[in-house]
Amino acid sequence: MDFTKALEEAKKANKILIVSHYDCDGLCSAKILSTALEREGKEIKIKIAKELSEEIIKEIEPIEKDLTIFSDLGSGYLSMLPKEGKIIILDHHTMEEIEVPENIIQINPINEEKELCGAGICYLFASKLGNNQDLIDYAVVGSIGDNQLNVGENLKIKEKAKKLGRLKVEKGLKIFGHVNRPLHESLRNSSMFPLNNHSEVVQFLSDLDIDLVGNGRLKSYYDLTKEEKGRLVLEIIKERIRNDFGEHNDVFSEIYLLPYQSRKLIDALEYSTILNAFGRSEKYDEALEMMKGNLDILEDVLKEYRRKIADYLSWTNKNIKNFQEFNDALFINAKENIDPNMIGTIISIFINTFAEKKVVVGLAREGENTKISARAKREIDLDKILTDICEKVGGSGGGHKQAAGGKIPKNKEEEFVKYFIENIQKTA
Ligand SMILES: [Mn+2]
Repeated sequence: MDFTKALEEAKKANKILIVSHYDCDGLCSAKILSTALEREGKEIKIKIAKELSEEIIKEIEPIEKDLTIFSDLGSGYLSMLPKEGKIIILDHHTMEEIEVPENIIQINPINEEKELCGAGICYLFASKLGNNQDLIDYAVVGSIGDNQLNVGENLKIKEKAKKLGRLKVEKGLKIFGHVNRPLHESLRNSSMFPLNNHSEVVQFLSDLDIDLVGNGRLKSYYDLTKEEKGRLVLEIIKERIRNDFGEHNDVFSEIYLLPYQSRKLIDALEYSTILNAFGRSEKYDEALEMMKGNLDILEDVLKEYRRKIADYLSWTNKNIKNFQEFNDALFINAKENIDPNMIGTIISIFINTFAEKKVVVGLAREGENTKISARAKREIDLDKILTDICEKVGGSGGGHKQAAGGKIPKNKEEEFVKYFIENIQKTA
């Protein structure tokens, strides 16, 4: 990716408008760009958008600026963008197939058949602009938000972050909320753990001599000593053997820690779901404030977000036997039971912490439509599959290879799943 022209334009401009996507990757992109450009003495305005529309374009038109940077969005809407004024696009979404207009500089890894999340592109841009190595935290969080950390160019960002000491990768229990969720709750909600009744879990921990409370608060996995963690893992494996509970590798997952962030944001997976929660509740200014270190805002949004996630995950686990599966794919049709704004978040957490499945597709209803969200942990092209079959059933879809989404008419859910299964059969 060649940033030369984009850097030239950025250096020339004084007033810069950043238009970014509302999800975790987009918010991280906005954070990286605004911080790096403010360090250059630029005057920055930020506009966060769910998607680009004529309405958004009208809203940004009157804003005074020398340059507009679209991050984590824009490539799909080349013909909709203003014809006047300098524009830089730093995006990784599928590009509209027209000749790029003269006023636009587009940087998109797809052009080089590479995969890199929006925040990753913004980080590369920022690292060429100045000394912005600290901003790599947000490239890591953004790539986790898009479920891309271990794919393509994102892997290079991951390695760089490790080398800089800004990312620690540890092997730990496959649970959600390593740092900020009470351990007994994380265990109870994890499908790798055979016990799911509150008092059984509490008893299990007390038999292990692990205190639930420490320093006046409920302990999380992160609060355990190394010795306690070891004891816990061993007992979990024994408990799984007693219950005849599948492969023992399923007990572990990687934990991503950002040692320079405050404790509440130190777990990059938790950070990414927090940002998605802010985005889904349209609390964009609050999200950017929080990323500046104002953690007071976090509590309220987090409380609500935790409750919702926990409810949705427990609903999903409770109903898991009723969902359709095919080989390593699982179809979670939540109907009206999961907020369509949050189905993507739920599927992401689910595939990272609970599922033994390598492909998980979520469906959640929104009025007359059904929102689709798909995530994969193996080679597959979800972008292509969803683009094709959503259109086939009268909707639209797309995204990335490992994470994609779409919208279809409500009465086409069965047909959609049928086509999806046919697709897996073909490529298996
Ligand atoms: Mn993205």
